[in-house]
Amino acid sequence: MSNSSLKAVIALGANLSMRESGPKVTLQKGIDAISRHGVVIRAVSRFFETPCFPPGAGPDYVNAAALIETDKNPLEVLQLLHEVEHEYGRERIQRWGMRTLDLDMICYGDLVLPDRAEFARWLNLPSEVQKQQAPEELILPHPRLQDRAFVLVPMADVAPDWRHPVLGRTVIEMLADLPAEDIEAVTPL
Ligand code: PH2
Ligand code: MG
Ligand code: MG
Repeated sequence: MSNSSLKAVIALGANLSMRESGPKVTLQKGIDAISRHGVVIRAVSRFFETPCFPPGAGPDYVNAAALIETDKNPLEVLQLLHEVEHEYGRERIQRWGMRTLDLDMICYGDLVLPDRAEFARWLNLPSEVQKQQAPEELILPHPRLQDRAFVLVPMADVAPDWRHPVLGRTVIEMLADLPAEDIEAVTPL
């Protein structure tokens, strides 16, 4: 993926415990819904079963990634993701008290938002503080993408050569930095 084109990567996640046939179907519906809203889906990764992070915090997830191309700006894409989450999550939020579809923007070309200083603050947040603080504004690239096999393994299917604009490393290089057991735990469905 060339960083100069307006391509973005969306990470998709759903908990396994929602419904018998739920997570894979929900992810596919999410992808279809995104494509109905003026966004071109360039590639979709395999679907993976992944252990919940943090360990023990809940049931396993199904995760995937989509490479999209769009004229929408990052905030417009975020708005769309929230609409689709709402569309596919609401019924089961009420019934089960849990969200069923999580759509996260991982990167938008090589944009760094809101600016490099604020991005660096989130990047370097101590792990104890990460659990307590969530950004209220859109931070791009996703400040934890380099830590998470459940993001990087699917992303490697659709944008292996995307280079992190701050860390200077490609998806494949960031994956190689993760513990082998993290990567092995992400299993294709
Ligand atoms: N998403 C979370 C928290 N933990 N764990 C896995 N394996 N996959 C996820 O997508 C995920 C998670 C919050 O969005
Ligand atoms: Mg998430
Ligand atoms: Mg989210």
